[in-house]
Amino acid sequence: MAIIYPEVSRTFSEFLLLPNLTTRDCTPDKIDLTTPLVKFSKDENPPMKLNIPIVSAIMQSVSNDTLAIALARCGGLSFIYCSQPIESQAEMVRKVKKHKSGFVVSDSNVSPNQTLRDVLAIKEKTGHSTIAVTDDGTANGKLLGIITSRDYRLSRDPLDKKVADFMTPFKDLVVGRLGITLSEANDIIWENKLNCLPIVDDEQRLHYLVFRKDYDDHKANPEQLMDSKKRLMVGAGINTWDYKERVPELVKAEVDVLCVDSSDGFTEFQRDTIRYVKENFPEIKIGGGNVVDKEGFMFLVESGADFVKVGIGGGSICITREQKGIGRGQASAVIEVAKARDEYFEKTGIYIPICSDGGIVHDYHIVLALAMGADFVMMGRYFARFDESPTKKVKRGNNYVKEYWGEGSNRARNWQRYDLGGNSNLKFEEGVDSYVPYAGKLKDNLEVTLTKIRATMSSCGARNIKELYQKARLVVVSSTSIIEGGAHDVILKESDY
Ligand code: CPR
Repeated sequence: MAIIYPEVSRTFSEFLLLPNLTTRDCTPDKIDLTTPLVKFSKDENPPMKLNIPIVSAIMQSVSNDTLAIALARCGGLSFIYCSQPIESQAEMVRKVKKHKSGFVVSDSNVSPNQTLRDVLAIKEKTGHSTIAVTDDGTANGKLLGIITSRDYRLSRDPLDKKVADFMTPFKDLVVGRLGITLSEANDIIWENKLNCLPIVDDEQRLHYLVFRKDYDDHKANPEQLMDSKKRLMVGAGINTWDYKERVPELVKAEVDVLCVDSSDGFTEFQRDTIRYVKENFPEIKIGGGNVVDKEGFMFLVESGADFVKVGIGGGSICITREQKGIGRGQASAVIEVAKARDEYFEKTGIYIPICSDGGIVHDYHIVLALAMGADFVMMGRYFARFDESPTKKVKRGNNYVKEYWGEGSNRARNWQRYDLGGNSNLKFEEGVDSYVPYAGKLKDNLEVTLTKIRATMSSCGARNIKELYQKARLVVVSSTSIIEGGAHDVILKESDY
């Protein structure tokens, strides 16, 4: 007979934290958010840590190289999506590893034959007002000029005016030579009162732009997540069918850590994938998932996983539970797996970090996930809202939104359908294609989130995540107390009534 568990499957919104004594040494500015990323034994330091307990989801609509750079600069980590050809995924990894803080590869480029209309369209799309003019309109073409908003007047210039007729031409630009340091670039910027310094090689090919504001930005990012060679760190997702071709290319691109991307990780396919990586690339760390209970966790640990991802069906775009009837409330899943992790540590002295993946709606959910035992959280919807995510920004009514679609939606799986020559076994979708409200820059939003996390931890009297595990007191809330928790029985000034 089937086993029927008596416990109710619960999710984050059903819990709140009770405050503990906040001591003077536990104010938000003193809270340490570092956390282990991969397995370690009790007498060693974790070989890889995150500076903030946040990673971005292995999704086409979330984790590309641009988002990975922005997140690593804030102390977190992205896993570049694997639902794309191997070479393009490896190229994204390479771009993050080659990223030099302050040296930006231009994403807003035109050729001299394009028009003011094209310039405005690019500006609208990227949000950047410095446009590079290159012979072939690419980021690495021969630099012919630069356009900023000082080069045209919308009230007077016709939209079909040619770029060549209003750009600031190369001969009038101050440029830096490829190879100069950020500090040298900055001296040039200050001496010449520039906003932007293009960096070119001996053939006048454009490589980077250095912006005055980025230098300050660099100083303002003390938590950047770096490898031992002072390069930003990046992860990559892999699947359970082309890993023998994909992993070697990602390793060549110098990826820092891998994670198998699957909605259900309790499978022999996943075990074989992890074992392959461990046998062929013993120095590479790899996470597995997703699981929702002790059995699934132990299976992945015994398969060799360096961390385990928890959660089935909690993602905002996810319809796995509706489609397959498989899943578990995210809170219940994290609580059980964290307990299994602690028992395993007690028994073996080996600590396997766990990641709570999906279903984070409010910032305080992150602290709940941590309090329940997660070492870090993975988020998709949260990051899809930002400028740096790979998706289109669209105007709907008076507001901007960004596209966000699930990895198990037809849209995400299409690449593979083409790749396999139309031989797809797609019969039903596990996710939807949607919009999320546009929210601006990753850094600005993440700063607010981290401030809130620190404030909540301060109220819990926890100076770090380990203390949060020991001290947090959680209560289950009733549906009426959830109503009490929002603004109620007042007429909000900004609402129509
Ligand atoms: P949110 O942060 O948007 O709630 O959840 C993101 C997580 O949702 C991803 O990290 C992944 O585990 C999961 N996910 C992504 N696409 C999915 C589809 Cl199509 N179906 C089920 N889960 C999905």
